[in-house]
Amino acid sequence: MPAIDAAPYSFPFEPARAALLIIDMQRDFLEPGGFGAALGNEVGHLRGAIAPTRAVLTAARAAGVCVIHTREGHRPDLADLHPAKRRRGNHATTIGDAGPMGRILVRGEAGHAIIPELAPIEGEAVIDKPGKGAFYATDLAAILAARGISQLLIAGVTTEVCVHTTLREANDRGFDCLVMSDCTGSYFPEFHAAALAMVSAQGGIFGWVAPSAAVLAALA
Ligand code: C5J
Repeated sequence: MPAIDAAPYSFPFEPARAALLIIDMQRDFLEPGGFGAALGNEVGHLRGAIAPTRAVLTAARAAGVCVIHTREGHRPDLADLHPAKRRRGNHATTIGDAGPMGRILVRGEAGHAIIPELAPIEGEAVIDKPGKGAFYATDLAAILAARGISQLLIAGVTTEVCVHTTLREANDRGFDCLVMSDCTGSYFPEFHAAALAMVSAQGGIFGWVAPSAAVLAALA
C-alpha cells in the first residue's frame, strides 16, 4: 500500500478506495470580476494552488484514481439561495447580480465555470452545491458510496471556508481525508495556515495534511 508522507502521521493511501476531490476551482473565486472579488478579496492569493492541483489531477487521472469536482452556485431563478446567504455582507454586488463574467455565482454563467486549467473531463463527476459544504443538498454521498470511496484527497478553495466545511462534513461521515497544503488556498494567508494546522492538530482531529509532492510520490 503506497503510504503518503503526511502530518500528523503517514496516510494509509488505498488508490482504489480514494477520490481526488477538487473544491470550487471556479472563475468566480479565482478571477477578477467574480464572487470573491465582489466580496472585496484579492483573488491573486488563490492562484498559487492551480499548478500543484493540475499536477495532482494529471497524476490521479493517469493512476485511475476517481476524480470529482465541485462548484458553488445557484439556480438561475435563485430558488435554492437562502435569503440570508444573499444578504450576508451587505455588498453592493452580490449573488445573482450581473458582473463581468455573467451573473455572480449562478449556474451556467461564465464565472461559475471551473477554470480551464482544471476543467473536468468525460467521466469525472461535477457536483453543483448551493452551500459551502459539498455534502449539503447534493448527491456527493451517494456517488462516493456507489464507487466504494472511503478516502478523500482534497484540493481547492478556499481553505477555511468550502474546503474546511466539506472536510468536516466528510470527517463526520467516516471518510479519511487528506488536505493538500499547496493545492488549497485562501484570500487570507493567515487563515490558510491556521485552517491547515486545525486539520492535523490533536492527532489528526479532522484528518491529514501533506504537500502535493508527497501525494505525487504515492501516485507515481
Ligand atoms: C466561499 C468557497 N469562500 N468556495 N466559497 O464563499 O470557499
